[in-house]
Amino acid sequence: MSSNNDIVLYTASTMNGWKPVIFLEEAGVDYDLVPIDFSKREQKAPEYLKLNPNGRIPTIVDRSNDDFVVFESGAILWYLAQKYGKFLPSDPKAQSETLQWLMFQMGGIGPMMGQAMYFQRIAAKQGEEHPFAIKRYVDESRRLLEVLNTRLEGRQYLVNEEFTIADIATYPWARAFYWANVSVEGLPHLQAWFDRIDGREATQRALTIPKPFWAFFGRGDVAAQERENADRFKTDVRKDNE
Ligand SMILES: N[C@@H](CCC(=O)N[C@@H](CS)C(=O)NCC(=O)O)C(=O)O
Repeated sequence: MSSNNDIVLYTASTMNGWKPVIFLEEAGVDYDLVPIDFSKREQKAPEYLKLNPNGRIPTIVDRSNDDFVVFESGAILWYLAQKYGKFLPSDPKAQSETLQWLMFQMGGIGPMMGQAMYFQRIAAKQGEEHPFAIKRYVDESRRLLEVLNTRLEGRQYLVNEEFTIADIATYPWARAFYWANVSVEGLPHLQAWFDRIDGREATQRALTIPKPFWAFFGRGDVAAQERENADRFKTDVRKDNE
């Protein structure tokens, strides 16, 4: 089955992987989804490395733009925001602020919370116990969440009243504080922002694509979500091209 959709999205159910899904679902854009299976190391396959030299997800291909490829989740959000004219303010100062908070996520929240998760959830299971690293990454994650909390005081979203790609990038990471074992106690503005985005139907739907992983957020009925998704994406565009 072929498709006329512009965007082909290669992704998996992770915090970085969900960012473009959230954008596309929030924007109401149809796209083709290629789930990447880490258990089969599809992200390291030679044909995938031609698209993403870093061997990680997500990646998009824009068929309407000479099959232009974009990797790095922050760059993907920027590309999509410009292509569709959504979730990026046009005012130059607000646009710069959006980029600043997007960078803050890419350079801070993501790497620190990612390492906090890695040392507690993955390394520990392999018998690697590194309390010094865990403390460092958990403390730094907490500090960064405090920065977000301060920013969000008196604001609906990271850039004033507008939901932007900065919120899209930051929400899946910050909201996974449970999985990183980082406390959000005493951060009311951050928690109010979580509640606000928890209430966005399109974002919550995005968190079930390609598969739900509610355990990241400490909640949910995983089996029911998986059943819903099975109906939604019946085709895999790689097979269409064979
Ligand atoms: N800076 C990259 C990071 C991408 C990344 O780390 N993706 C992870 C999932 S969240 C991945 O593909 N992991 C698989 C692997 O490392 O092999 C981005 O934001 O796109």
